[in-house]
Amino acid sequence: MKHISLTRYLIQEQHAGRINADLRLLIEVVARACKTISIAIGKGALGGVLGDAGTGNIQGEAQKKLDVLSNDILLEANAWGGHLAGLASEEMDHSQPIPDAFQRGNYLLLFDPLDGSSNIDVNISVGTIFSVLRCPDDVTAPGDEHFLQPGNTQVCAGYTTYGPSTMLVLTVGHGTHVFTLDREIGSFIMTRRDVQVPAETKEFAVNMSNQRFWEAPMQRYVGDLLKGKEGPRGKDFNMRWVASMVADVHRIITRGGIFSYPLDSKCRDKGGKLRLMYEANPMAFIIEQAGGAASTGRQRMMDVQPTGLHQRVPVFLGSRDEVAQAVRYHLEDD
Ligand code: AHM
Ligand code: MG
Repeated sequence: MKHISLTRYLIQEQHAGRINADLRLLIEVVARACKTISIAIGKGALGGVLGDAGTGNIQGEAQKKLDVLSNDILLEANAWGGHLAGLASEEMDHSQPIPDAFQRGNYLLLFDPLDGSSNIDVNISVGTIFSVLRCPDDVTAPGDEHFLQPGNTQVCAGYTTYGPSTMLVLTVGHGTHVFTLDREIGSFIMTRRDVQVPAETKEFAVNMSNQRFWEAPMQRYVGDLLKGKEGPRGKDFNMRWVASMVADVHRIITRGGIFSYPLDSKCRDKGGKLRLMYEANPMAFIIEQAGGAASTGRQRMMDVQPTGLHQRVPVFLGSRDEVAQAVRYHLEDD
């Protein structure tokens, strides 16, 4: 493939009338912040960035030093960017409007600055997930309520995976594309255009240690997967679980599969484990743009009307036909 940098791709999208200059520059700012996070992660123990920060976030989770650092990097880069009206993050209790003193734009940015952070200290892939919404026209200082738009209104979503190589996977609603960071020249270069997730799969990703806590339809669905060739699904399934959503989704983007974090009796009161606004929705947009599907098990993910910034949902996403199977088990039960 001829070398197409992220910058060139975005300019081409602007010329084609698919994004405007503000969204292009906003994506560039996020990508630059992700490069900075990638450098900090790459230094590992030498950079003094491993371990706990000694603080907690609104979700009651202990923060890692890299959670806090990545959040600060994204905040700092974007507050000054001039393309946003407000930001919200997994690590912040509430959204933040862009202060009056800064130049303000028309977009809202949500992010999980460092997803899979339990993996940081063991040198396994982690990532950043982000979602871009439009700020309602009449709003100058957006509050949390202005972020509560369904996923189908997203104008852009992406994730960066910090693994053996750093990759950015992006959609602006016209296909899903993969860029790899060329560390020598410091640019993201397109390495896959228009990714297509295979419709069928023989691979599933779930935290099996939660099996006894799942609802009945999930028990039955995975039970049938495990019966293999002799069972109702008629094929042997393989299982993979990285415990970094970004890495698990990236495997699915690369070779298909189904990722699920279902409801279980431990997370039932909260509505699920993963967060709708900055984990499930951006991943759903990316996966749908690659021909896959994303659901709560009972409803298309991007049609869920959000009720809270940190709302949690059950998640099933990946190969279209396999997600349809998981949904079928849930709907049959209702
Ligand atoms: P985080 O955003 O606090 O890192 O939590 C989300 C992570 C996902 O990346 C991953 O799929 C899941 O939590 C792992 O859960 P478990 O610890 O049950 O394996
Ligand atoms: Mg996360």
